[in-house]
Amino acid sequence: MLKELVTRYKGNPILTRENVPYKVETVHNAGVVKRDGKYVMIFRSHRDNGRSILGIADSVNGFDFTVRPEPFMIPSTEGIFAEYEEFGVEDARINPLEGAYYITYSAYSRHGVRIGLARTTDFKTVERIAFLTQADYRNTVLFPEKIDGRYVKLDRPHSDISPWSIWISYSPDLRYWGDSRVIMKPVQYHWDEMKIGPGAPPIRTDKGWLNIYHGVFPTMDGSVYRLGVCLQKLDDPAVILGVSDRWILTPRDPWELVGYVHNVVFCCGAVPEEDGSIKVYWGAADTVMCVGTANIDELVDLCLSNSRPAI
Ligand code: M1P
Repeated sequence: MLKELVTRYKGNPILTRENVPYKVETVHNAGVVKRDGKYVMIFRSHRDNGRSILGIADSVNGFDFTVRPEPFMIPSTEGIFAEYEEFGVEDARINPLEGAYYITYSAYSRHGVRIGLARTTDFKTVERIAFLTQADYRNTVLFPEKIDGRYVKLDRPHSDISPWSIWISYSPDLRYWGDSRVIMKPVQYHWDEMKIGPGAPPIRTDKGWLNIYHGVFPTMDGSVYRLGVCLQKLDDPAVILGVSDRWILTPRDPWELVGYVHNVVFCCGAVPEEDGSIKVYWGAADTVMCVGTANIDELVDLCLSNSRPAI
């Protein structure tokens, strides 16, 4: 049997709605960073009207999290953000960049789903900056440093002609983006053949940028969400060096198989550690949060040794 590269934490699920001191239906799809040796998680919760908000939790070890008394972000009531967040805010990624933390999140409204950008330095206050995309975009991550003088993002637009693929774009100021091009697409009759999307913000390794992404396969019983990895060139991340042919995580535990949406593992955050391991966080069945560990070199080797076509 092939070795599974993500080892599940025995205490999963690490966060459920019972751990939240205000009323929510779910706790899932969380971004996580390590800051001053402690972990901060921004998680998504459905309210009982089906719309989502973002909560925040803290941990000293990356496994045991305590949820703060109040949500971190709820739909804005001011200006353009109120108009485009009317139906909720979802699936935050926490992107460390130039000493601050940039939160990329999906904003839902009657106009569709688009990506909002907010900024915090202390995880107590948060300032909304701009919308980075038009409608029909989800799953945006920022690279943690400028590359060749520009900020770089990955995201996942959708169109009928080219469904749910990963694109790269560049910006001089984080607000205006361009030079966009598609870099990775779903592959026919493969575990990620229906859609793919960036997961955790890219992680620098000696051999390239490691990206944990999600891939979706359609079945007669609905879609199965799994996690995979790809590697991008350090000085030109539009170049994909390899995409693992195998997934690294598939729904197996009961809370991954059954929940608000069954058969889902969905990643918005991963934390590299000094010992060469990485903590991978995922929402399970859009209902609870889980964590597992993997070895960064093994994930990189998997991308390079057994690659499927990127496009
Ligand atoms: O229900 C599974 C996931 O479905 C959507 O994912 P995608 O980004 O692939 O469109 C989102 O609603 C996501 O939040 C959810 O976990």
